[in-house]
Amino acid sequence: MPVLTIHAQPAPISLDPARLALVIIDMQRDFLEAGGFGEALGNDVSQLRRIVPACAALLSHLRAAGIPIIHTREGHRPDLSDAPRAKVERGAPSLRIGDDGPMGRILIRGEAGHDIVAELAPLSGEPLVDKPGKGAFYQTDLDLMLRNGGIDTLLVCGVTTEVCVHTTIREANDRGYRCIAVADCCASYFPEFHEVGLKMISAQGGIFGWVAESGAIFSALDEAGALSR
Ligand code: TIU
Repeated sequence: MPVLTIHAQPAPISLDPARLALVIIDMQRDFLEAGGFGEALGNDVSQLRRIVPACAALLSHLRAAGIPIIHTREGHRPDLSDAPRAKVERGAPSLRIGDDGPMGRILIRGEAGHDIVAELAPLSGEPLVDKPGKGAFYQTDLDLMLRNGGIDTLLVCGVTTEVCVHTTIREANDRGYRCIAVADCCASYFPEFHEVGLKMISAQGGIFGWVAESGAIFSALDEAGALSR
């Protein structure tokens, strides 16, 4: 496939599709469904559920184009040995990390709430990165996988825009990856944080990345596919 050019903010970005991957952040029941961590923090989970269809369409287009997809999940070991006390004790949630909830223990690996929502379940062969922090690079092998795969540019989507998506893009940018946040495939419990979170990425000439709509990515893939035929 020839070079892809994606219409984005603050400017179009040209990239080699052989060096592109999608990182889809934390589309877990614990954040998107009632009874999970997000709701325990006092949030309206419907704000996040809205993007599931757009994320499903993004996954299906990228799979068809052969672009690698990496899924992440935020969570901890059952004994909480990888959960800093400062994280477990933060705030005043109705249920804390490790407490028993309707989908099992909150934010614990292996529990039902820790799973990715059924509509976006990883296909066999798609790597799943379990992360103890907000960023997908912290204490994971994501960087190693990307480098071994020759990846230099990331599409990043998922939840929440200003927390785990932002942290991951900031970590990736400092490691030398070019990042494109997929605007309509990210969401926050706070719509205004989503909007301003995206602006923070692309302001100042793209201070730590680009922002594009999924439709712009589909158009670029379709155009490149047509050129390669
Ligand atoms: N609470 C919130 O907005 N986010 C998180 O705790 N984790 C992620 O963003 N995945």
